[in-house]
Amino acid sequence: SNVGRLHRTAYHFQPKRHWINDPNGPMYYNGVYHLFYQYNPKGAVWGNIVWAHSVSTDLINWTPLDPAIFPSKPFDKYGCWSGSATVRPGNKPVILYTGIVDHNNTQVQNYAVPANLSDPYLREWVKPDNNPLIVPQAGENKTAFRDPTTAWLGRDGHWRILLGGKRKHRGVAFLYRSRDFLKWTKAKHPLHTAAGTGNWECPDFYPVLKQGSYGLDTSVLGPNVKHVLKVSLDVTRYEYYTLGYYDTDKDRYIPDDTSRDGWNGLRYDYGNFYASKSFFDHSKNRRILWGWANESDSAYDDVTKGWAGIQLIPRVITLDPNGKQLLQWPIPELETLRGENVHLSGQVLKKGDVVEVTGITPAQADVEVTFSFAASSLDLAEPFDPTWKALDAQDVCGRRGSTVEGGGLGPFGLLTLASENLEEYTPVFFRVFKAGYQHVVLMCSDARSSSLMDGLYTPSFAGFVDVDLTDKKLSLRSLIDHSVVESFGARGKTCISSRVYPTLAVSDKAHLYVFNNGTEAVKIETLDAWSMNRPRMN
Ligand code: DQQ
Repeated sequence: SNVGRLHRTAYHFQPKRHWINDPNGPMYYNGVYHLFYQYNPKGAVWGNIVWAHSVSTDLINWTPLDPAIFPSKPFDKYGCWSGSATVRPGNKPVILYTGIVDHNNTQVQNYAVPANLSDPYLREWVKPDNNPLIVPQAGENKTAFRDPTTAWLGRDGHWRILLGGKRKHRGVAFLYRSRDFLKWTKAKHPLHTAAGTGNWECPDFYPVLKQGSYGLDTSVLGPNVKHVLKVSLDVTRYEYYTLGYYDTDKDRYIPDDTSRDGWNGLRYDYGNFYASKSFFDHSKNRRILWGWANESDSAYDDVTKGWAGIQLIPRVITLDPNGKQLLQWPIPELETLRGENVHLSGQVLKKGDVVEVTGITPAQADVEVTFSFAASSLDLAEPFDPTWKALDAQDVCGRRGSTVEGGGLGPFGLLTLASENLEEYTPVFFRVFKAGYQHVVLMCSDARSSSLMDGLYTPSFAGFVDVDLTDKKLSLRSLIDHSVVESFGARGKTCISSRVYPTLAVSDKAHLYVFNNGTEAVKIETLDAWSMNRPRMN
């Protein structure tokens, strides 16, 4: 349909057509970034899963190649599901992935290696006949046994990987060890488990530097690092992570007591973001995170459009100096797509003010804004209702949306993908609450008002922002791309991605506004918005 065409993204990763899900095996090898991903070569619904393959030298412009791994052997006849790449010493890449071996979804772990290491694009991958490497043992849940991580080396020189799974309702990160990458032995104890979280998909486990901003290779250990364990929750379809201590003697992971370990744990993204995976980019000494955003449109519309799913913009991951959470920021390469720019500064927004940002393409834009406010406004922030303590941020946003009165400081923020008369808009905003002597900052990306179309999933995604307000500033960056709004609060402390499908606010009919509906004035310290150019996208 015409509207379907208008909802295609311009600078987010998408193949030409059909269904995509999890990013798989991202790696940097001999000057080339590889992204594999779960793909249905036959349609815009999940099924017939292969590892599609694209390459890039800048993570922005992508060249499609033939699928790298596809069902062809008894050990992956019914599907090639998610997995990871490991570049072993001697510059030797290997992929571990989950093969589906029967109609019951029985899962095994396989490996594949490049057919020709001198092919700069590593187009062809071989699945040796000694596969599968790992099969479920008797008594194990054969259908919750998948998604091998990138391998890391222990001090004993043996490799380790995780597989995601469950025992009853307990999520489990199974640990396997190997000396030669071929013979894998299950450790007696999983690396970690958490009660009541259900099946764990796509685990990711990696070190982050305690102090400093560069990323670390997956095998780095020592006193200067913390570890991150991320899992994707099959039941709720969101992810959570903890920061913690990797006890290498016991080969167990212990989350810090500042990291909630369960349903209400920290999330990379409080919106549409799943099955993510990170990799170490040694060319720039950084760890990069990729996440998948599925459609929030009906499956019927997906089929009509002929495509479904995007990969979100890769993010650089660092540890927040407070040691309690991660920070995420779009890769700087994205800035090479910035075109026309508008710059505002010093405008004061009183209650009810809506200021249009003109001179850029609002449907395809990158916006950075910093708001400031008076100390007295903090005192006049709306009290945080103690009964909300039992709610999560999303419920609070549902009750305290962008137009709900009674907010002293906030709601203020951006109205993205807005129609001229605001029949449609996706507000991305902050509300500041007072809770005793402290403040609670809520960030929302609210899809309820995003479209006049029926049958869409339009949640009020939200997260709290653990930010120090002593400088009386809050910043927000939003990447707007036709049917996606990807937002970063307080320099990447809280991130929220929404998929939205406006009917009026499309292409050159879309508008961008800055607004304040709080009783306290806020000032636009600086705002920069850029039109975004279209990269070569598959
Ligand atoms: N998607 C893959 C699985 C993984 C799930 C199948 C997560 O390997 O657990 O397409 O989205």
